[in-house]
Amino acid sequence: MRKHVLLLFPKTGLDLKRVNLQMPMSLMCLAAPLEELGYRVTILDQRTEKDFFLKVKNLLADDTICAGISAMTGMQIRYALAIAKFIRENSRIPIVWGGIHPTLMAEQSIRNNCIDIIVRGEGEITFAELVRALSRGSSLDKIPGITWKDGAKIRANAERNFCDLDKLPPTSYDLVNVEKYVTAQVPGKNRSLDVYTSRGCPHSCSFCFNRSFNNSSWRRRDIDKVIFEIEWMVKKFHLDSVNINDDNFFVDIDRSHTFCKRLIDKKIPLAWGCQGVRIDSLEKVDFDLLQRSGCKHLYMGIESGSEKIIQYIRKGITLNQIKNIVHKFSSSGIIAHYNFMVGYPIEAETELHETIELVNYIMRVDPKAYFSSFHIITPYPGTEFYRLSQQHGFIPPQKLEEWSNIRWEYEQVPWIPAHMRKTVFNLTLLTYFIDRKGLDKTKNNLLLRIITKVYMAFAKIHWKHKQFKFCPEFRLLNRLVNYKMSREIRNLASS
Ligand code: B12
Ligand code: SF4
Repeated sequence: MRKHVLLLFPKTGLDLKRVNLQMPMSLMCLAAPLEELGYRVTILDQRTEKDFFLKVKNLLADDTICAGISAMTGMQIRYALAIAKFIRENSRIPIVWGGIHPTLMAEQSIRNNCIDIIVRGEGEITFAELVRALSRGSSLDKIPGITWKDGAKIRANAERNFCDLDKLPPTSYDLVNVEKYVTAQVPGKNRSLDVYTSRGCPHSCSFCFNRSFNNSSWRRRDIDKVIFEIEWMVKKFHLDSVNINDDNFFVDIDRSHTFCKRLIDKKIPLAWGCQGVRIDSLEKVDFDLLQRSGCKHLYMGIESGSEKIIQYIRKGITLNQIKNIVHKFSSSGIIAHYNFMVGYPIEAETELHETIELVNYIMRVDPKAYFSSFHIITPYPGTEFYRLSQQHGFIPPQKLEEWSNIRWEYEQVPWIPAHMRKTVFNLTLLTYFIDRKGLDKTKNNLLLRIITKVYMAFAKIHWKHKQFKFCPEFRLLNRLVNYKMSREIRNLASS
């Protein structure tokens, strides 16, 4: 029997089937080189698996070399720790963590008893080398990109260079039940899955992990290889759409145009949307070509309607650029989806209202636009804002487990003045309901759809009258979400 590697994707908090469940792409990418080397790999996703812990236990067989766990900053760490503890109690295999949080907080995270080795950064090559070394019992000394426990000593090996994305084997779709992740991500479509065409981003916005995680570099995949993968996915999983999950898809405009031309030339019957888009790159983009290639939906980070704040976070765009692009979208059939954040340390009522006014402006010029629910700016590790926020009262967690308590949308953020707190927190919930995104996402869930419709009516009234301080229905919703989360946490503690 081939030797086995167990890969685990923990829950992230509120994981709603057919709403926000996306494939555990990190683990599917990691598995590919291992499968190529001849290892047997299992991926278990706690968000979708029933009897998850029982299955983990059954998979801790004698031939299992190690267990790998993925973690983002926040609630996912809590679940990841519970899984790691369970493995520790039931087996002696090494426990390896990887992903954004352990990479950016490697020194702090490795001190946890339930972690033996951390793979920093992109995992494909490093993890394959690590698994080979563990299975042969050879030294970990020379494997770049890991932080590990050498007896009582903690060792941080040298950095690993970024991978050549075109040399990586095809993503292991066969290891997950893809059907569980097919969702209505692209407006007007029902069957969508994620794909990535590049990694990283050359920009350095102060709140983003990219500068430290990707060293502000951008690495592309060959467009023909991407198109080949998409064609294969469309046929194999009967998709009508794909969602590009890149950090920044339009870094090289010619390449993006080539992507569109290939879709048109190959007559692939497909709609597509894209997560990582900068307003300034769109100035040079041929919208007509995008539309003809099936582009339906682009997510853009605007972050604030205040020029002062846009400069503060080093976003590198202007209000004029934003307004020009809004007009471009209004005369095209592509749906723009704008992301905003609130709760900046330098944000007073004036700046907050500039953001609300910008949303109103967009709604007037391009009524089909979508908006993300406003997020509170968060000091994620490895960002410039992580340092800045400490000047405004943020005390960084001292232990890995403390990072899991962070739920920014609902917590008391130290720098938001008392008189603005209610407004800011209500806005984070209320803005989920100011457009049709909730209806798209709940297409396949009748109960959630009804709740969404009711809340859309409330949100419309509050928004129209700029009444954000007193929103009892949203407080109730907040309570429900908190109740669901605390029940999850209790279940976790007793499992
Ligand atoms: C899809 C996605 C989600 C999905 C699914 C999560 C997932 N990771 O699959 C969902 C919807 C659940 C989600 C939720 C959230 N997300 Co999100 N999400 C993404 C997105 C767009 C793509 C992730 C992805 O698939 N990347 C491609 C894979 C191949 O890369 P990767 O995950 O980094 O994995 C590689 C390495 O990290 C490493 N690795 C990863 N895991 C492991 C495990 C082992 C064992 C090893 C060895 C290596 C390893 O190897 C992998 C291959 O090279 C990223 C942005 C991005 N482009 O990465 C944001 C991103 C990860 N999300 C982010 C955030 C902030 C959130 C939310 C907090 C948003 C919110 N406010 O609600 C929540 C998080 C909830 C929580 N913390 O518990 C931040 C994370 C910042 C941080 N410090 O953790 C990112 C980076 C976006 C950003 N630019 O800020 N997200
Ligand atoms: S926020 Fe977007 S543009 Fe800014 S660094 Fe991150 S990925 Fe790049």
